[in-house]
Amino acid sequence: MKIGIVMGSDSDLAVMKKAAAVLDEFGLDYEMVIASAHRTPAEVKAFVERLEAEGAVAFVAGAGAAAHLPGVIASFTTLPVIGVPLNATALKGMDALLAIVQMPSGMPVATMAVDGAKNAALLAVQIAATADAKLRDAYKAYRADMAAKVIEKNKKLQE
Ligand code: RP5
Repeated sequence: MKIGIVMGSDSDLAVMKKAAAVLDEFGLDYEMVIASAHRTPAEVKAFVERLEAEGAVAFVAGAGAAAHLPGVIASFTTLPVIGVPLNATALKGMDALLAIVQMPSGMPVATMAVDGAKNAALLAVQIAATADAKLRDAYKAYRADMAAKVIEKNKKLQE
């Protein structure tokens, strides 16, 4: 089981590394590449087709500006695609958000918040966990740990 992480430019790497860090934390296999829907469309297609053949279960795709990458990936696969709009221009990610979220009917892309690479990876973990009980337990433990931290912070506030 594997996740494909794609970003449109090396300038997206600082944010998209956060998705890789989450997958590392859960021990979920992934491949991360720079491939652009506009500058290198053939490479995007080849990567998506290869990963699908290698047993990928989802794609995480981050792009800024006229962010067509997640939608283009969705056109090449029936696997779930999680789009991450990136803050890369004077429009601060609103351009990418609207480009990614407003997919045509019949072609869904799960759209995260601007720069939401961490949540994109967590959603990929959830998708992979539907077919992996160990991963499901690990994700439940992650949630429990998060809840415990909130409760602890409130305890301190009440002291
Ligand atoms: C998009 O354009 C990329 O995803 C990046 O966020 C943005 C700017 O790319 P560069 O000009 O920095 O390569 O395609």
